[in-house]
Amino acid sequence: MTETTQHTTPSTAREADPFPVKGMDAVVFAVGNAKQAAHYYSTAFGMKLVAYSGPENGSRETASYVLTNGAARFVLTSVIKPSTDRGRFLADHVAEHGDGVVDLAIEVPDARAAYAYAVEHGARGIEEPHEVKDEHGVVVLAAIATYGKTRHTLVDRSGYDGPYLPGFVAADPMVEPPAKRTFQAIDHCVGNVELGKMNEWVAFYNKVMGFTNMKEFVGDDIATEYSALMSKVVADGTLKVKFPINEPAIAKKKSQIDEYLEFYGGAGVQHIALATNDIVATVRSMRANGVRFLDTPDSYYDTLGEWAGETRVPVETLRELKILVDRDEDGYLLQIFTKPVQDRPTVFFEMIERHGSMGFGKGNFKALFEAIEREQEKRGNL
Ligand code: TYF
Ligand code: FE
Repeated sequence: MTETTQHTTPSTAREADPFPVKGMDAVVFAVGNAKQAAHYYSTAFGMKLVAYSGPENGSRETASYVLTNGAARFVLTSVIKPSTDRGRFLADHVAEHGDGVVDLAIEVPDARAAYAYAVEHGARGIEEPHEVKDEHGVVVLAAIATYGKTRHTLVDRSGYDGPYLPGFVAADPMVEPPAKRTFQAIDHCVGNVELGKMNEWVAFYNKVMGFTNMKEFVGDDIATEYSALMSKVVADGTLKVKFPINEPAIAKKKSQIDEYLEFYGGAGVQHIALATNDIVATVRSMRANGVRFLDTPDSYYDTLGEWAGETRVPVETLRELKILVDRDEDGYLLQIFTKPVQDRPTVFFEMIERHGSMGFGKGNFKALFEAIEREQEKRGNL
């Protein structure tokens, strides 16, 4: 650790929260072919299609598929024929960045108040607060810019009981959802920003959303030894919304963050972590359905018991499935990372099962980053 950090305090112990949030509302992806992406997240990730918007119900410019798994919601949008600035933005986004995240939407109790607070504290407004309504009720939306071309839509859906947003219709699942739920919430959403910009973006969330820094961070000491990145985590006072921010570190090898920035074409969302309460069942089912995870060498499991102690999963099962373990003073966590889910070496996912620990797997950085570097090497990017 190279710097002092501010610790988060529970919301009950704080003065009135300046920027109350209810949680993540959705992760919105702009993709080349949302129909096929929706199929992948249904079959491979075990999500359920619940809502749709497209030419059949009045949206001639874009098609959007809304998938859920418990409280986690993904929206996959592709452009059919651009005719407005929004359509051109999405088409250009896919051309420039490949499939990627355009919006980390946050559910708030009051979108007007949240937007006003954010803009007063330095955020760039993208969409002024406005109402959208249909027969299911009214939603208040506003949006602010964050790193790269990513935005945060602020969503107050307390006056609405439809399938996603006005303009969407309910949809039936694409395939029979798995008998056992593969994950139930979005745990954290990670951004990669350019060299030297991490602290600016941390300060942005501190000011604009009143988010505080979590204690786990990766400083330049760890970075130069093996991780090739620096990282800090900001979160709301209730820890429902957690945003780690990475920047590349100058190390011996090309940083995985540089690889991302080069192939994404700038700053953007690197990974989405999905919370599961049975990572063994989740990984077995995702592997069986063709999801590829990063490999972990056997040597990791040979010494695991010495420092990680007992977990609810036998070491032999962790070894078989390549699940990682980390422990801190509050408990432990189990985690695993997918390989990138598109041809560009950009966006990937993490599955995480927490038992007390509110960390992000810092103890695994060496094993994890060596695994990432083996993949970089195969791609010719090291
Ligand atoms: O969210 C996190 O910070 C952890 C650690 O390429 C991490 O999941 C950071 C960078 C990365 C993979 C994992
Ligand atoms: Fe993570």
